[in-house]
Amino acid sequence: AAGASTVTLLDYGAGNVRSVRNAIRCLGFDIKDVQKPEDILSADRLIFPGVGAFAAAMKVLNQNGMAEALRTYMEKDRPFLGICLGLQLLFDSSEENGPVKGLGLIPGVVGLFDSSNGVKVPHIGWNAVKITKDSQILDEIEGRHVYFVHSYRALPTEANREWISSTCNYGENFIASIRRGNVHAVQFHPEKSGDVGLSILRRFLGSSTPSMGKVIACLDVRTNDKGDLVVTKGDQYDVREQTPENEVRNLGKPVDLAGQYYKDGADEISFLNITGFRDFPLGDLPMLQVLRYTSENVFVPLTVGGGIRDFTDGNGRHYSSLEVASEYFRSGADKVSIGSDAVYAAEAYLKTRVKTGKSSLEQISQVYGNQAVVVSIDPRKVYVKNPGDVEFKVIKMSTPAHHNQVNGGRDGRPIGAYELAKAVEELGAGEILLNCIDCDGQGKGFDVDLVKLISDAVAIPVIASSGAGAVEHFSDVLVKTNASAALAAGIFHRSHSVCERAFAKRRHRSQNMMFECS
Ligand code: 1PR
Repeated sequence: AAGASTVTLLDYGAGNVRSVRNAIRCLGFDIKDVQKPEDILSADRLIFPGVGAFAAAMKVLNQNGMAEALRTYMEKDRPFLGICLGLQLLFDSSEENGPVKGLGLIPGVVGLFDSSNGVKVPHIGWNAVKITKDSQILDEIEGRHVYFVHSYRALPTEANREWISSTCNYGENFIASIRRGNVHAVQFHPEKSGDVGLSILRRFLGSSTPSMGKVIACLDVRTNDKGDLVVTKGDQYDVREQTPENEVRNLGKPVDLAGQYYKDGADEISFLNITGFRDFPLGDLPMLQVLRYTSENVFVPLTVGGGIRDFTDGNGRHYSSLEVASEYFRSGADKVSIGSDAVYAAEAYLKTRVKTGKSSLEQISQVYGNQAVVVSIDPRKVYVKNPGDVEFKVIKMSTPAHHNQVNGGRDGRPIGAYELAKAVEELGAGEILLNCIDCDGQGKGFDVDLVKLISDAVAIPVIASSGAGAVEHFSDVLVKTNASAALAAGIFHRSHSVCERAFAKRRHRSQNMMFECS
């Protein structure tokens, strides 16, 4: 079967469907062409941009068994979008070169526009449609104009009333769109109807609007060799400059930068303390101060990670991870992000399948609620020859690989990213921050295969992280996967104008529809 980011296209070869193809690609989807009836039956979502004449189209569909497959597909209420003739073919019959029998799904006869009403035929032009019921894909277009080009039309009748989702007037009222369950069809051309049309296609494609996903600015923070807490950024997790001094890369002050990203429009801010107080979290007063100061002026959710685990200080006093988390919450954090400790908990859980309730993850989640607990996963690709060679979930990429967890970004652990994600979800994680060591700091885009694997596997929100290098990378990962948010670091540190563009998409998402496709 085609993947979740693939659209199956029924192009029976009667005309130009290039614009439909371009629109689908522009929205970030791949196209799989129907070659045989089975391709229809196995489609995740099917678009049928009918072009040409009714009789000729039905002849082709009947000859190669496609008509039967189409009927079965729609009877099973599978996602379908017919365009223009793709709507008309769903009716009982058409008068075009006929009468000719159609697919017979919707009662009614498709007939020629009545020019005695004083209208020119064919109907070519932009018209507003009147929504008559919840159409799912046409919401918000009432009163907006869409592009029509056709001589034949189906008329609303008592028999087909339940199918009609919108009508249009051109000398007479005709059916502009139908919907029943997941079966949609439109008489107009969404692929030629500007941003209104693209938003219709996007809704059908089930892609939550890319900019609906949150964009999160991440600040990796650590103490440098002089003892200052600075924002740094690694290259595949290596944060030291490639200079003889080999210093920790210093990109600025955490509170200032967080404030800046908030002003620019970031949906959330994450601080990851990547080494600073790993061995003595509550001793790191500067980090707690950073949270206190930041939360005075930043009014979006703040997440803090790094070093959340039980520990015993130099005087032998034991601190539970819950105390560490509580201190973070008191200082202004809304969520804590757990790395290594969640890996140990998941490993133990996978061995015994017993939830002890004692891990940091479980305890914090029980006290503060799972919405306050993020688990940070740091996978690194491991290439395998045969999927059977390893006990972990393997995905086929351009080159095959499975993703192994690297603990807190440091030591490799014998657990796959997929297995880890499933386990921490069961243990009470409310969100997964999915990094990718191979992509970190590379600016070549998110690891879409990895993000898809994990975001399809769990029911909790997944934050895609690592690799953003252009504004388009955000919409790319959000359209092609089930990720709820995209997080980045380097791209924001490098260019202020990028921040404005990336975050502005959130603020003006409808106006940015065309921009995203350019
Ligand atoms: O194990 O609970 O103490 O948590 C340690 C935390 O520190 C984990 O969340 C782990 O991801 C993080 N971490 C550890 N070492 C590093 C490092 O960089 N050397 N940084 C590190 C993680 C990775 C991302 C980064 C994205 C986006 N940072 O969060 O911000 O990859 O980067 P990009 O947009 O520039 O590509 P524990």
